[in-house]
Amino acid sequence: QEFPLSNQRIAILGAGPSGLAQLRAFEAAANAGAEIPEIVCYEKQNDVGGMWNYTWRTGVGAYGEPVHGSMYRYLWSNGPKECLEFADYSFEEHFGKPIASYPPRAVLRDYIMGRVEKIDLRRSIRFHTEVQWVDYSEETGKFTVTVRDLKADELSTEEFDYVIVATGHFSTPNAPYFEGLEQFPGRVLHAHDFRDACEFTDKDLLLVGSSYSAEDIGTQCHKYGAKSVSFSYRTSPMGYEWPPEFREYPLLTRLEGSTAHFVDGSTRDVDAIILCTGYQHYFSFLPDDLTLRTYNRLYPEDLYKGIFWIDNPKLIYLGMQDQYYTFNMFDAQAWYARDVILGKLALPSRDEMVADSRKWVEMEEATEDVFEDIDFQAAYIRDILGPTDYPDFDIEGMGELFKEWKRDKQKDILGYRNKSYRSTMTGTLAPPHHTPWMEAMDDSLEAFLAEDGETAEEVRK
Ligand code: FAD
Ligand code: NA7
Repeated sequence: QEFPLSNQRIAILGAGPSGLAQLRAFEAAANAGAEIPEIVCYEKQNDVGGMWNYTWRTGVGAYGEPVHGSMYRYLWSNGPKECLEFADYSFEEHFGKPIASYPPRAVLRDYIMGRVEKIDLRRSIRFHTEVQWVDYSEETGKFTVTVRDLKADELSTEEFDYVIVATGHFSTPNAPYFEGLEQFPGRVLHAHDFRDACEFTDKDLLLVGSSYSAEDIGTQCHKYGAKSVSFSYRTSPMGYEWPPEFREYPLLTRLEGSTAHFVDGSTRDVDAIILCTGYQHYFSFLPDDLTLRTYNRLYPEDLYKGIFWIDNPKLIYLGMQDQYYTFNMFDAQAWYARDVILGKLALPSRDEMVADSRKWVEMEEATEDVFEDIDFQAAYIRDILGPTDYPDFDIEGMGELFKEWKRDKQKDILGYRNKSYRSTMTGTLAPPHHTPWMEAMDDSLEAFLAEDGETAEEVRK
């Protein structure tokens, strides 16, 4: 290190699960007696939690900033909670009892918050503060970070030795154009702006896209009474055994009035269109030479260990991969980044970093199906977890749970959330939820945690 660690400063951009993982990692080192740098975390929302922080707003927020949230009302986890459990804070520890495998959003948020409250990570976070520009000076070897305090409407600039970008990548829509969209008589929106499925009760819906957003928004709208759900895929259909209200079409070519035309010549009249066409990695606050440019993939190029910007490894990116694993993968990344900053792990030469990153990119490109993708991400986490002191966990066992989840979805796309899985952290098999997902209309934490015979109202008290 050029300077004592205590003189160094780190900026963490974003206090979602990735940014919080970084704060937690440094806290753990400090508790173990390590000297740590000064940390400032900038978060444009008024609370922690990132995506899990539901907002009714769409478009711009209270201060004119782009709304980050893409989550909707009634969102339930689309993977088993056993696959996103922290290794240092289990669900059982947080809730004091075993809970079902597919919690709604409020329950997962509560879990994320639990680890934060326990050790008061908030003191380093500057809320409602939007990062507007980051620059690096070769001369000083430091970054300048310019932020706007949205409430006070004030700009300020500070210097840092490291910048950790944890701003997420499921927030800026990728919204392709289809001929005739501007004349379509009904509502057209991107998944980012979808909030309440009840808006589409009794409607014929068209969802463009064939990935998680299409599948989940489509099934949710069906649950809340949409008349029909049509999907349009570009590459391949999802291929589930859909009930009769669903149908998959190939790519949308144009709209004539309210009639959608597809590439195979088929047509469908619809009332509303939701573009479930994914998101862009978008960093409005970064200059060209620091900007990660990638599509949504398991191993973005130009990052060493999927974390360090190879051209300037003092710039660190967390959570920029497409994700099977989420919270515990962010933890593994944060622990690794921390240990490099603390000087416990050394970065190799630039050539070695390029070669290592190239190797992982090629491995990703060689995977042939989702099962190999899951194995790939497990191997990646194993690689970065190994050298750190993050509690070892059964990454591969969790991978097997992901595969079971994939098979359960294939068997029953509307019923997979009724399944239970065994925690690889505690060994506990989750109890079944008291209400099948298709009938569970109340997505509150209290309704979810209610025991047999108990009402949500009783849990609230
Ligand atoms: P985010 O959660 O996106 O947090 C980024 C933070 O950075 C936000 O708080 C944001 O306000 C802040 N920020 C952004 N720009 C700035 C700026 N310029 N200045 C200051 N702050 C800024 N994962 C699961 O594990 N299970 C699920 O069921 C699941 N469902 C999902 C459903 C949807 C609709 C979406 C969009 C994602 C879902 N995910 C799910 C993935 C989810 O993205 C991750 O769980 C997790 O939230 C990613 O954490 P993150 O911290 O990397 O990013
Ligand atoms: P994804 O998983 O990145 O998927 C994007 C989908 O959009 C995918 O099916 C793409 O088809 C499709 N797409 C992208 N561009 C187009 C165009 N131009 N035309 C037609 N279809 C297109 O994003 P999601 O929003 O589903 O999921 C992201 C996260 O949000 C995830 O973690 C969830 O849990 C919630 P392709 O297969 O590439 O042909």
